[in-house]
This record gives sequence, structure tokens and C-alpha cells, in this order.
Amino acid sequence: MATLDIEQRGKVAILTLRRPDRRNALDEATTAQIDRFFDRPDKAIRAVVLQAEGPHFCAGLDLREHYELNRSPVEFMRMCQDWHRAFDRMQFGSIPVISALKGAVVGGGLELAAATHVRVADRTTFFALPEGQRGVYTGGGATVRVARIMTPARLIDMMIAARTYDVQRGFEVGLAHEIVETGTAEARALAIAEAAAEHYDLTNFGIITGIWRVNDMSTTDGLYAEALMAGMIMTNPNLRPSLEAFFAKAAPRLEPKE
Ligand code: 1HE
Repeated sequence: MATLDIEQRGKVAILTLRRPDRRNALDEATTAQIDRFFDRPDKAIRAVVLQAEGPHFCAGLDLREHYELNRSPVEFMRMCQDWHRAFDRMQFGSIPVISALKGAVVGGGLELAAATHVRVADRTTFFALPEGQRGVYTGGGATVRVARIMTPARLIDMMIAARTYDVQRGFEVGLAHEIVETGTAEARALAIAEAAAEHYDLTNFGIITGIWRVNDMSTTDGLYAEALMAGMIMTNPNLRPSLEAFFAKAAPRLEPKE
């Protein structure tokens, strides 16, 4: 049975984690479905919403499946690599992914959220890496992705001191980009996705595939890579109507807003 529901609404695909009885914990089948979707998304899809059924976004690794499979070290390392591949395809795949967070975003659920590009959270959201308390370890990329978002020092502190961040604290350290006060996180994520789907696709490509990579490079290599990307994007004839709209004062005005 599909535990990842995929609905296409115009240019936006809505992916819904659908295991609410397990608090949307990630079993091997669900991770494989995420991997398949991001391996070859339909060309018409220009943005994705990642959301979840029930009151919690995702409780991380399916601990029951893990207990029952009684994996060997190599089997678990391979499973971690499966997660890394699926989440890498999402993070670097060139399509913006907007997550709608609520309730528990914990363990592997936080690792999954960290691979999305925009994280919108409602007031029920909380973040934790309970691996320290449970005598397990992060394996879905937290030591890289979550550490880069909120600093390695905070990641260590979160795990050693067993901290659970409420949504406000999560927002302050970058785990959430927006706290939704009216309406649902899902509705807000869809609105962001629909707008992002209208961006020039090469610009979205540059943002999604380029920025994290450039930040893995030396300064000189990063600046060179940025110039190459900008050269392709800024000289495209498709840009001219948008500049003409700006000169004619017909472009939307920039105003301070979240
Ligand atoms: C699960 C899981 C799960 C719930 N795997 N079955 N992640 C964790 O350590 C989080 C573990 N979960 C929790 O702390 C809580 O379940 C929640 C805070 C997320 C939600 O609490 P609550 O009171 O709404 O639900 P519950 O009663 O705790 O759980 C409901 C059911 O979901 C229950 O099963 P039931 O048969 O008794 O109804 C739970 O067993 C089940 N459930 N979470 C399997 N995670 C690549 S390495 C990544 C490392 C990790 O992610 S380690 C896991 C970290």
C-alpha cells in the first residue's frame, strides 16, 4: 500500500506522508517512494509540497520495523545510504520543495524536513533529535543538513541535553522559516509552491542546485561557479519582458513582508 500519496495540482505536486497510526515514521517502503518520486518527477511539476496526514509531520525512523528487521551494521548503513540518496534527490533536484510542518518533527522527520527548501510550521510544531536518549544515532543526514542549518554546536547540545525546541525556538535557529498564525501550514505551503512554480525554471535550478554546492566550495571556486550560473540566467532573452515590466513600473513592488 502506498504510504506516500502523490497528487498533482497544476504545476505543483502534493506529497502526503500517510502513516498517521505510526506518526508518519519512515519505513523502507516510504523512503523508497520518496526516492522514486524525486528520481524522475513529471516534467510538468515545477514545485512540491511535502505534508503529512494527522497531527504529526514525522516521528523519524520506523523503530518497530527497525526492531523487527534486527538489521546488521552493514544493513543499517545501506539503509542510511538509501535515505541519503532520496533526500539528496530532493535537496538538489532543481524543484523547490516546501514542507508543511506540524506536531512532531523529530529524528529522521527533522532530517527529512532539513532536505526541503522552505519550511512552514504551525504553532503545534516541535523539533527534537531523541536519538541520544534512545541510545541510537542520526543516520538520515542530520550531522550534515541539520548541523548546517542550526550549527554543529547546537546539534550536539540538542542531542546531549535532550532538548525539544518549540516552534518559536525552531524558527529562531532556522529549522522553520515561517510560523503560520492563520490558516494551516499546508495551505500556506501550497501558496508558496504555486508562486515558486511560476519562477523562471533556470533561476529555480540555480537556487536549488547551486547555493548549497557553492557553500561547499572554496571562496574562489564558489564565486566562479556563481558567475557561470548568473551568466546563463541573466543573459536569457526570457528575462527581457520582466525588465521591461520593471521599467514601465508594472512589476509588483517590493514591500517588507514575511
Ligand atoms: C512509532 C514511532 C516511530 C510513534 N517508529 N512507531 N524518533 C523518536 O524517537 C520518536 C518516537 N515517537 C514519539 O516520541 C511519539 O510517538 C510522538 C511524540 C511522535 C507522538 O506521540 P503520541 O503520544 O501522539 O503517539 P504515541 O502514542 O507515542 O505513538 C502512537 C503510535 O505510533 C504508537 O504505536 P501503537 O501501536 O502503540 O499505537 C507508537 O509506537 C507509534 N510510533 N513513533 C515506529 N518512530 C536514519 S536514522 C534516524 C534516527 C531516528 O529517526 S530514531 C527515531 C527518533
